[in-house]
Amino acid sequence: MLIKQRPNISLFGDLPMKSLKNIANSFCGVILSLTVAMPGLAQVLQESDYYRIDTVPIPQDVILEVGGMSFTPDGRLGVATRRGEVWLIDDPVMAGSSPPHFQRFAYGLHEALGLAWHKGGFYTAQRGELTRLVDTDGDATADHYNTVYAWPLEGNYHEYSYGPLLQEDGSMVVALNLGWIGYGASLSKWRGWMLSIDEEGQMTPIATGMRSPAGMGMNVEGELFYAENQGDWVGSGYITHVETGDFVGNPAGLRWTDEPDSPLSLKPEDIPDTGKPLFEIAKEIDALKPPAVWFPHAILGISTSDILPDTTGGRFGPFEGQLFVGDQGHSKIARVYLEKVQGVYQGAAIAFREGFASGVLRMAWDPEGGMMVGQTSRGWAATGGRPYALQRLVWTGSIPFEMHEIHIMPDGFLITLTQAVDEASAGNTASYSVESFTYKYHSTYGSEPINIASHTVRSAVVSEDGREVRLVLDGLREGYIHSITASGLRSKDGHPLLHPAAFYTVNRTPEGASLLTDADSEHTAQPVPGAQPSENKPAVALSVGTLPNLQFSTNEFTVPAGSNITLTFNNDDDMLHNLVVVESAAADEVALAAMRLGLKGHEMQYVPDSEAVLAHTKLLEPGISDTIVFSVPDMPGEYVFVCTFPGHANTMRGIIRVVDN
Ligand SMILES: [Cu+2]
Repeated sequence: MLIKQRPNISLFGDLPMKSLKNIANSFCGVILSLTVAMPGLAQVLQESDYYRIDTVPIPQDVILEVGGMSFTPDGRLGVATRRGEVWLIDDPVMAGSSPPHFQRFAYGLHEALGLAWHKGGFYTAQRGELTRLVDTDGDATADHYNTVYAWPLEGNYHEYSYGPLLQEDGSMVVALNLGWIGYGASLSKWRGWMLSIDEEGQMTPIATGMRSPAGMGMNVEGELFYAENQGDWVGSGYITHVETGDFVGNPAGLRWTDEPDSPLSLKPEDIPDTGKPLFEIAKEIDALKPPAVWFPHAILGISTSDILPDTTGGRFGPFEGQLFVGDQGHSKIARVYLEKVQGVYQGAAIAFREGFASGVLRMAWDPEGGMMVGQTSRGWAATGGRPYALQRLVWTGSIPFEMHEIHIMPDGFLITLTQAVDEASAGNTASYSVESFTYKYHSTYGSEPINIASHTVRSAVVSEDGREVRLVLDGLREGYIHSITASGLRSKDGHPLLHPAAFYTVNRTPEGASLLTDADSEHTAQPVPGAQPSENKPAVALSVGTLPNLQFSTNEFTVPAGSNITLTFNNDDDMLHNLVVVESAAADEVALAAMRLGLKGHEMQYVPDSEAVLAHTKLLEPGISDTIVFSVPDMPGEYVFVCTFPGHANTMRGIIRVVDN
């Protein structure tokens, strides 16, 4: 029996979809208020119109607390359960007229939290070992349970073991949870580690720093990622690209780095417990690998689980090559667009589909290009309310209006869309808001978002085909999560984004030319056609840092008269600084006025209200950068850039020389 979700019930009764769209068009721009007044229309824009959840019926006597899932080559779904069984399910996609058939393949395992089919058998991680299960006589029941590799257990309830994730060379990766004794602790060898085990049972430790590594996956380039859960040393959930020798955050596993096989030598006491952002500490500790993509806690879920790349060749919709990441506690799935910048992975996480019956722990592609979603909640409460479930997520064939990819640019982001945009809304900077924030890296459990800053959207440039928008921002912050909310953006036929917010983790900002706009332009300024600098003025990108003893890293810039300047100031010092561009004769006067601001100084970024100030950055904390955009006059002359933080102006100053072209 196939239990499907109820079809959408519309207040418009049997009105054909086309008529609904016409109604939507006639109210273009006020869709949101329309949906409040007429709930029937709101259903046109729901996730379920694009991705349908079908429920696989489970026999009453099967307790399918899903721990792992893997298809066999003949299209049967293997499901390992937390109860220690492995079930083989015939026709899980429910193509036939009778309900899927369940056959118990194995039993008596210790909390199996992963499953992989390889060379004629299943591999599963039990708490204490990687096990191979083989059916030798073809009766769909395992006859041999072989230990491939066993690791010690202390017995703590929190010593979950996940995997295996099959690698191209046939080796298998498992990840071992820390125990929990009021804090994460590695009570037995290799807890908090990721291990690689080959078919002969040869084990190689790969990396440590794992706290609760509930999911692993490869991206389409074949690189390994794991999903982490908020806790001690983990401010919020994330996925991290894992390579041999990495330390990914929680220091407990570092107690085993004296072992002869350890690929790193860092010790737990090497990790400062300061509450500074992880990205900052990583600058001092080579092995510490920051997350590729953060999942803001309680916004994109509360407990990241499995990682599944879209390898369906388009059968699952328009997100080929992207990653899906499950969330156990919120019973939902997010989508991740990854890119590599200067050799480092980063990218954006966006909500994708919620409303599953229980906590989403495992995902697997079925032979038809649907996604099997394995779920469990026992002991790990989840929305959805069911203790366990197996559901199938299917693309309906309609393309949702979504941010498709988000690429970082030297001065902001390039957003591609799944549908062409309405140009007026897309070119209006007021359609967007951007904030950045990060989390504390410390032994305390979790973190509130810290160092929250908002970024002015200077310009929104729409491509000719309406499928790309380039946002030019007032600076990006390396190491920070940038929330990009496009609430005002509309598709050509008037729909808002299905999910208006994306969260882009910036690990690296690319070099390159900035797309410039007039600093004084109004928010309603026209987009710059063809992505060229405005008014054919020369574009100049400048960057300056700090040196010890109160100095800028550069004392002089020469720029052509009349040019548009994008100046990035990186405060790589250990104290507060700003950068203020002033008419050269007024530099001392402005610095003095800044000093006299007294208690109001910090709030005013130590920038006095003066006509001599041409442009200025924010007052920057250590490790923060800011980018400002301004024009210089058509006449040759000189400007001074100066830090107006009290006491810095005498040494922290330089010249911007404006010369004839
Ligand atoms: Cu300064």
